[in-house]
Amino acid sequence: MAEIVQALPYPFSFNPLETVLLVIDMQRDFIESGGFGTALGNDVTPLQSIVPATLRLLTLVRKTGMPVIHTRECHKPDLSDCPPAKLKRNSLGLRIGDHGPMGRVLIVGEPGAEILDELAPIKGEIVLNKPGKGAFYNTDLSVVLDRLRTKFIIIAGVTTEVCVQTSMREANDRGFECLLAEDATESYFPEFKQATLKMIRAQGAIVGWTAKVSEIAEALNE
Ligand code: C5J
Repeated sequence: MAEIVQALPYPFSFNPLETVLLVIDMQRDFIESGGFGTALGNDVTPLQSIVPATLRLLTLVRKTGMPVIHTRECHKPDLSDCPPAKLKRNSLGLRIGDHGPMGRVLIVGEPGAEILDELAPIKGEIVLNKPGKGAFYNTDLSVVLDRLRTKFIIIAGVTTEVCVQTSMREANDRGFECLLAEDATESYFPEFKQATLKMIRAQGAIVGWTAKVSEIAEALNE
């Protein structure tokens, strides 16, 4: 077993052989200027600031041979997997499926739905398209984690209080021990990120643990 002694709210013990890294939605539409994130009225620069830490996490995990799963929030071109309630949000700006500067917003195969070049999946890594905020909803994630005999999940990605938190709660309810990499997750709203970190750790790790990438690296001897 490895241990992240500095993890909050208390040390996180995990078996690296039963752990996966789950990187949520590090997509151009959320992080680059002009995509869905911008259309929703957000400043995307805070999200850009976590790219180096996320790359560091990916690099160190790849060295250990731990499986990596990337998710992309996106929909089929005919939008048949996008509930009308989700589609009709943001009536003032670009909506899902509209044509924007990076192709159709959050549509599979469009440039904006792709993961940032810097963090692009490498051969052997799993990429899951997800139509919801949570990574388990309408995806094969449970099957994949079962196949990999996963017990522990290290989570990174955006945005902290939306897709990251929803996915972490879903994983926690399914019995996985989850740790969120604090400096490899970000929100358009700094106060929402801080609130989410607190919610996760509250009541004796009610949703899971948090730790910095350097602390995860130390535990993995990297
Ligand atoms: C959002 C996400 N914020 N990946 N998606 O709509 O958090």
